[in-house]
Amino acid sequence: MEHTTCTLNRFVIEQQRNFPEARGKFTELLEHIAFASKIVNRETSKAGLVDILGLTGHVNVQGEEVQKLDQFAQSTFFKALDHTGLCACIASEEEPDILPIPDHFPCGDYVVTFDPLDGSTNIDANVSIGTIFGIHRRVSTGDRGETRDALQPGRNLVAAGYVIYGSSTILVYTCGGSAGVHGFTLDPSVGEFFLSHNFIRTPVSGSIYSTNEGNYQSWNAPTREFVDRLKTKDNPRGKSYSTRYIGSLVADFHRNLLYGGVFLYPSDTKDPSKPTGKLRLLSECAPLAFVCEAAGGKASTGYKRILDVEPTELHQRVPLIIGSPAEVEFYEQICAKHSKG
Ligand code: AFP
Repeated sequence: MEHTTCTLNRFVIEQQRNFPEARGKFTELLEHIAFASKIVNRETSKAGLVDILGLTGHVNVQGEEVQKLDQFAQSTFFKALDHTGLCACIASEEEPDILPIPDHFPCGDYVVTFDPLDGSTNIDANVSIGTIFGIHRRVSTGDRGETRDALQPGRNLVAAGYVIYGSSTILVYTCGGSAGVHGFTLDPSVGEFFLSHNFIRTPVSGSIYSTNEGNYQSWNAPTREFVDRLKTKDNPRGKSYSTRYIGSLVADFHRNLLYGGVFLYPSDTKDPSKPTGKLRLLSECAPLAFVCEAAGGKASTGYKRILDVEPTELHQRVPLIIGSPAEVEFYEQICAKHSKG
């Protein structure tokens, strides 16, 4: 395999030189995240060979069955971060409360919120799955991190990204805004991530919409109108769109980030258990919104920028409409029209 010689580590160190006040802590943190993702990648890629697939028989805080690989990814990321002296606490989609840093390890300034293995119901079918992470600076000042350190709006993120374990394994991250979004592909022969996607920009408009259309009957009126109009010429593009839906958020998001278009998981008005959609603000929506905006895209609930949603609980869910600006704005316009009545 031919590739540039720019590893993830070299890239982050070089970026860090633009900030003379930086102490290299973030570089170290990202290295630990990348290391954990390589271990998870190793296990997911041999998942069919060992007795690791399938359910554990346990149910997580979301009421979902926990896959063995979910548990493995959760503990791998935690163990890669807990001893580093970089984190004040960690919040995982799989755990009801924040994961404190054990007393025998030093406490740091960063808070990592993450979904260790997103799309895990797809594992048994070899469909791409991924890890999503967001990094905040702590706001509490005590000895150990607190829940409020994790309960910060996405606009306070200092970095965010994701890893896709797919046909190849790619780690994408951003420090936001002009720092840009960058992708690194894992070369398994050397066990390193190499720069493969420098300064990813998402197209201003695309031809793809991604959603679980089986939920159509329980969608609200603006969502139905939006999707109906994407299938006709009655939209800003003046042409009908194509559907692409994997059911694995990181994979759906990544494809649309590169090709343009929109992913939506709207609120489900007929199911009282998911009044605000299915996806979690802290571990899924805010980190991807941070990446999307840094690539020139938009992310919205339909009524509000995702990065401005104030979290009130760790496992809060929000509707997510994310992707190219033209399509996300079109959804927002339809919502505004319906609100006016
Ligand atoms: P799992 O992690 O339980 O597989 O859920 C995946 C997910 O959170 C996200 O990755 C998908 O976009 C979404 O759920 C798919 O949900 P539907 O199956 O309702 O379409």
